[in-house]
Amino acid sequence: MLKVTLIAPPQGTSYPQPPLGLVLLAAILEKNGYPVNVIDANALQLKPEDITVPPDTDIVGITAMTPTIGTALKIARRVKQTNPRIKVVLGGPHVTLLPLETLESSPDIDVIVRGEADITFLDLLKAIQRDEPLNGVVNIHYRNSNGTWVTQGTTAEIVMDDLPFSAYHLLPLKAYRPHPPHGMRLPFAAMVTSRGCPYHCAYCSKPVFGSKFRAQSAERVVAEMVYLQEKFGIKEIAFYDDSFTLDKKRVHAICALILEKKLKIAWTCETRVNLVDKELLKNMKQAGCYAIAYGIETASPEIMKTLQKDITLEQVEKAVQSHREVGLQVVGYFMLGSPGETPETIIQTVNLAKKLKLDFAQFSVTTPFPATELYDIYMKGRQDPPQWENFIYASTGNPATPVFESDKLTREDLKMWTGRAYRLFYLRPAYIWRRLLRCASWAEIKMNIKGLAMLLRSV
Ligand code: B12
Repeated sequence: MLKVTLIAPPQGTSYPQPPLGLVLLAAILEKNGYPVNVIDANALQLKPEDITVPPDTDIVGITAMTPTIGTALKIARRVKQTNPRIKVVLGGPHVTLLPLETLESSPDIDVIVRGEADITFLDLLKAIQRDEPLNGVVNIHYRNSNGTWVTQGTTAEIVMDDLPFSAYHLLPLKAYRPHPPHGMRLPFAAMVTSRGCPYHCAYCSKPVFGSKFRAQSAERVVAEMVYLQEKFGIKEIAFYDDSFTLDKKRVHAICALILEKKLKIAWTCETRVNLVDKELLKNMKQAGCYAIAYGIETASPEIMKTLQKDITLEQVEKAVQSHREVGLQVVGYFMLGSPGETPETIIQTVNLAKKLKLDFAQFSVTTPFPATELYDIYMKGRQDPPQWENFIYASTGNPATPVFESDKLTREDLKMWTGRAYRLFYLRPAYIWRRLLRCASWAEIKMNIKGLAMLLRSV
């Protein structure tokens, strides 16, 4: 059988998260008899030049988001230089968006797999193993013997409940650091239990999973939670689904099953303010959920329109009020520096975060990722080719990160406003007092200390 090594490139983050795409593919390959290992260069803090794949590897698979594509290509280079026999396959969001551009930029890639690879990657390996032509494999790009690109269409239909449990045994579990306010209890794991989003936010690229919502059943979700608890002693799970509560009935069923199985796992999730109600939140809290994060984005109705988020401030207030009544922590994500932003609208947004009495708020500078409407707005009239490694909003300190500057707000202003928003929100006696009162356990105290350290670093 072909031997496969899957690699997650370094992201330069202090909060490495498990590479869920790779451990899902690894589980599928193992189930089909392929020996696999995963090198999470992000969690292990390895630079491309430090990565050594086992010499008997036949296939290297590398995942890439937009800011990590450059590093992924450096890893591909190193693999080919040390062992040109190895076939290099790339997958993930960035290459799904820009397959041909990526292939043209590097002679080291043999195949690009677009979109959901759960069936495709296996088909590809089977074809390579049998030395068959690749034209029977869907959704890939590859080089022909004469050097031209061959593109295959149509997407394979994935049955969500048929996906195996992620191969967490291949990961350095202790190296993962949840981003506060996640991480009340360790060890922690992450899960994504649904795919596709029917909304059309102007800042979100939906390269891999598209618009059609598909989800695992409650039984399938809870079975994996039980497995993570029993096999790895996992005490907390972050659900990174785009909108965990899009199907409320499913979430009610998940909560009922967690209670029935007496699972002792704390969990968090992310969703939209228009997709929760008090009864659902009550059930979620009873089943171990301790915080939910929402993209609230802005207080300005005009900017909300530009962002096409499709939520109203009334819905925001209602959801937060329900959290208060149920006693479930609430996290708000905000974007500063969207088109049309002014110092006044930023102050309105910070005031909204304060008025809502959120438990935590995160302020990021709006970044136009490729294949989004914001990207089209940003690129209008620009000639220079984009430098993908700069497409990362975590580092507004990077002087090349694309941001929406205007006559009202320069790049320096945006950086200043982000720090100021954090200070205005967190460094208030009322807020600090509320947090101290909430510290009901040692775990909460530790998490607040970690959050404070992160805050001080970012301001
Ligand atoms: C969890 C998450 C994170 C986590 C951790 C991700 C990780 N482990 O590295 C954190 C919070 C750290 C994160 C950070 C960022 N993220 Co993020 N994140 C997600 C999220 C919500 C889920 C990812 C996931 O696990 N999906 C489930 C798995 C199963 O799917 P998958 O990884 O796509 O894998 C499938 C396919 O892509 C493919 N595949 C993937 N890799 C490979 C490799 C090979 C060889 C093959 C064959 C196939 C293949 O097969 C898999 C199975 O079908 C997605 C949104 C989403 N719904 O996917 C955004 C998403 C991936 N993130 C995104 C972005 C923009 C970012 C940031 C750049 C934001 C920022 N801060 O600037 C940063 C990256 C920072 C950096 N330094 O690089 C974008 C990516 C867009 C793009 N153009 O690349 C997404 C799509 C959100 C969005 N809709 O805009 N993210």
